[in-house]
Amino acid sequence: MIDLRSDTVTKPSEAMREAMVRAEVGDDVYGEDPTVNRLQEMAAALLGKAYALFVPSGTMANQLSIRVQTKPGDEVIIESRAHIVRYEQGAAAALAGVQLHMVPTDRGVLDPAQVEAAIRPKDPHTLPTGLICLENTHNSGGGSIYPLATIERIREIALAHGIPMHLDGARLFNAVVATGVSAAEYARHFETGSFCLSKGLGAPVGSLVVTNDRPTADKLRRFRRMYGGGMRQAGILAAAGIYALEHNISRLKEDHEHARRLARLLQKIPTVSLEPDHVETNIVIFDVVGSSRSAQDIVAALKKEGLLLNAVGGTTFRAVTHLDVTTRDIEEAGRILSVVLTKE
Ligand code: TLP
Repeated sequence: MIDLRSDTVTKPSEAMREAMVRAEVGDDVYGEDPTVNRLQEMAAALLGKAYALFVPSGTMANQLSIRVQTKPGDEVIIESRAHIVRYEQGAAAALAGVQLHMVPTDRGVLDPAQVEAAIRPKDPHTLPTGLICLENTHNSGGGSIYPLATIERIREIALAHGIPMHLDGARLFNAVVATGVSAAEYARHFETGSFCLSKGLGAPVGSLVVTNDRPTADKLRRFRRMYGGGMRQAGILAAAGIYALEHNISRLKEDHEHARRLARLLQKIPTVSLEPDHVETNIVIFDVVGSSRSAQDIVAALKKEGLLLNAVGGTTFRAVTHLDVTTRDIEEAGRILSVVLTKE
């Protein structure tokens, strides 16, 4: 089975498992796990921040960042198809008590003018804008990359209004590898930022959330415990994360090449609509037009032929490349798609 549903499906390699088995561990709620501490130091250094906290998931990293920087009743400016909006079970409302001010875009990248227009005026009738969240790369936008100049301009606006910013950098290293802009250069513009180890970097579990501010770091730790994310001998997992940071960042470029290759194969299929220039990293979003079959029927037909991918809207599909798919798998995926999507 070729699995292009997500880069979350990657399994730890033998070498990564070896590193996990050998990990030195301690109780991380006491701050005594040496492997977790090492991973946190590496993550802080990579993103150019003073503090990093290891958390079980990207969702928890985002939710802690929202929780510690807002008050109930605040509003958070966010792109309308952001992961925080679509896939986090309403946690921002349920756990932080904030309202999301969702701003629509074509491919996930907010225009600075949209952000400025979304900031609430200081008026007795309106609620305060408490946070601005950006997602880089943008998942539902098709792995799109935030241009650094756009982030810089949004940052200027945020600073002028005294509003903090959070970066959902679940796939930040995909942006780093695609552009050559360092993770620290991106993260510099945000009070909090997160990235995931368990996507293209190939670790089984874990994300990091970073900040430069000691009180914010302390609050992140406190709320991690409150949200049930305080882990004990987590060094077993952190060892996989260290392995991922040491071995699996630069190879993300292969995933990007595979995504472009898949896009070229998809383009040859008459029922497929896709803009190849929009494939910037490891996510390929495409539409199937003029088919009488439902998206779920198409997904089932592909599965029968040995290919897994996700339907993400009426006629829209998402394929994600990652370190467990080879160039040959991509060629085979293209063949299966061509057979299934050409049939009526
Ligand atoms: N994304 C997953 C699903 O949850 C949709 C995927 O398959 O792409 N931020 C972004 C931008 C993400 O894409 C994800 C996961 C997360 C946060 C959450 O990470 P986890 O799954 O670790 O909570």
